[in-house]
Amino acid sequence: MKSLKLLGLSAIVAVTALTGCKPKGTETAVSGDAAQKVYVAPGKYDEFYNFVSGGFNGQVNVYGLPSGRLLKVLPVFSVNPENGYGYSEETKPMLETSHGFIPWDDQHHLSLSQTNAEVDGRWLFANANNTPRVARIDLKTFKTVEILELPNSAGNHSSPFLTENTEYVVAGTRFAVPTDDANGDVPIDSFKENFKGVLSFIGIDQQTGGMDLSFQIEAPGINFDLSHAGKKKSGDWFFFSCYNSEKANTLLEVNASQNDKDFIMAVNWKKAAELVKAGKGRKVTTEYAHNKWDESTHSATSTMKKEVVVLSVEDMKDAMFMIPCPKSPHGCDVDPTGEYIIGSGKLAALIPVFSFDKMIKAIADKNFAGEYDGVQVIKYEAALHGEVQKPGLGPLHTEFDGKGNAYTSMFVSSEVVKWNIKDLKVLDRQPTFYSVGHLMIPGGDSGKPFGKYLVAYNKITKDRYLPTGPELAQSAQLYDISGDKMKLLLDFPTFGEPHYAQALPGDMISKNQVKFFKIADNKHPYATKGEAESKVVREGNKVHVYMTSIRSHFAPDNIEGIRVGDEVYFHVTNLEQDWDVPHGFAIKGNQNAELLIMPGETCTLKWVPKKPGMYPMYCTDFCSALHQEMQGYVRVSPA
Ligand code: CUK
Ligand code: CUA
Repeated sequence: MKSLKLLGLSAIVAVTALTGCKPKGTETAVSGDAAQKVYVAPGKYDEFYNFVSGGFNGQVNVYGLPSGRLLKVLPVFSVNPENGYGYSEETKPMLETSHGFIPWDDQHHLSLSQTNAEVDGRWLFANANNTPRVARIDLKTFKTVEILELPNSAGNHSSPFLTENTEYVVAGTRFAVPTDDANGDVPIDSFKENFKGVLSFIGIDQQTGGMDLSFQIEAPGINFDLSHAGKKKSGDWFFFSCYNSEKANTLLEVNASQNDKDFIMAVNWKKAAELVKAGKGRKVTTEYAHNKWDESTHSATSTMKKEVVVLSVEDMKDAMFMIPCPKSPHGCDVDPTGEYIIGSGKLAALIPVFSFDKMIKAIADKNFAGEYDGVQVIKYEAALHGEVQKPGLGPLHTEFDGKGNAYTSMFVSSEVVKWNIKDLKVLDRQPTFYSVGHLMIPGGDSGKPFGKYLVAYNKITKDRYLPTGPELAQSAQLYDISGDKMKLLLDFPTFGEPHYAQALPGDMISKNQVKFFKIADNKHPYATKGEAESKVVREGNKVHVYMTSIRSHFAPDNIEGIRVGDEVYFHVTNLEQDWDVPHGFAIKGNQNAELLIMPGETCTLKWVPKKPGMYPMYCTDFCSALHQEMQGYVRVSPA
């Protein structure tokens, strides 16, 4: 009976998501001056960069706000033939893992680096869900410069959220897994004994941004969904939403929705770090890749790491607690003061708001309701600040405007709801078209939100754009939140499936941009620093072509002496020393996409010709009036 009722609920969820809740009409929702507010005149810059996760396209997409213009598809976890990411010899190591080269992933969440709980514009971190990894993007070059694989993890969803001075980037596993990857070969029905939730703490070098898997915490075998760090007063803590406290391993739709409450787990990361420093934790043998981009050689390297320190529930007994949270919490968000922790129970008809001060008091008073797998559970009422009543259906994620208001996305009732954090009163609601997932306010999860705009990233598009067959572009919607009531300003299509996003004022990073790489600093082993040095060198069946490109020719541009089966490496150095003058390089019949070489950079394309013949090569990026003349030939003779 109970499960029937629950099945009913999920059926309602599915049906309303697809058909119902189609609010009035678009016309009524758009205010008169909307066009003016989103208009960015030709030649003018947008006010904000908006970094949007690419979901199942594996990349990060960069938009301008308020225009919604797409500025860049930034390759992170998926190969990108457009610029050779994952195809050039230099970038291939970025996508190495302990499972070998992986050309794709599912990218959900982004975090901008912070200093004193404020966005600082240095780096952007991105998670890969499928094969657990965290990437770091350098915002001076908009390049993915580091990718760290996470062992003992699967479905790296609660990631990559960071502490207020970017001391740690934290990643929680969505799938409970046997902690020791190497010993994962156990019966699935030993789930309750053998499967654990694992939290990874990635230490960040404050100078270089370099990542290092400092330690992991082996937590109860529950699904860690999302998280956010505390800030200011709660800065030493991290909060994770957890669902499936039932520990179901089949038909979760029903079996993981039985309990009235799941949990928010609070972890004192400072104490955990001290425990590791004091020698606590056991060393687990495992394998994970650490891939780094080197800006002087313009090349990536991949190293396999073998060990990680893991703290147990017992080690963490004074530093890890659970707070009951109604029905399968998804989003877990902390307000700008650090006092309020918001859990969004997807299936709950209210939003619980927890108080950090009350939580600390409850721990001191030992106001516990019992234990969950060895972790003390704080009494719900003891940590509760209050509940937002009747906010809407299907609360998912919350962001903040820095003026004491919270904005929560409602997936099922398809709306954004604004409410006051102190008195928990609903102040405004606006429809989304349709079924919003994440929402984002620039700086909206930091200690100092920039406010002004809110973007809803919607899951269902339906009738919003000219139809494009069975699959429609996902839809983002921009709202003006500067007044008491939210105003819908703009729809814009997005790439892949956006989940979380981040935004910051344009001038925080535009002024630091690298416009080209100095050719004198190029330490690539196959760099050719002047046309006179270009050459072809044979070593057995390997042929190295030291090639240069400059408007508007390649050197050498006629190559003979290549035989079928040779491994030909075109090392192309772009000699330009000016902004926005990349050259492309492509050759007929090549198995490896193209190269797009930035000024001052060297990139390598590998080619193994299969048939004798004449093979034209050319520049793909229209670089000058004589771009079409930028071409050459490679003659391939029989082996
Ligand atoms: S999740 Cu997508 S709507 Cu992966 Cu952050 Cu909530
Ligand atoms: Cu170089 Cu076109």
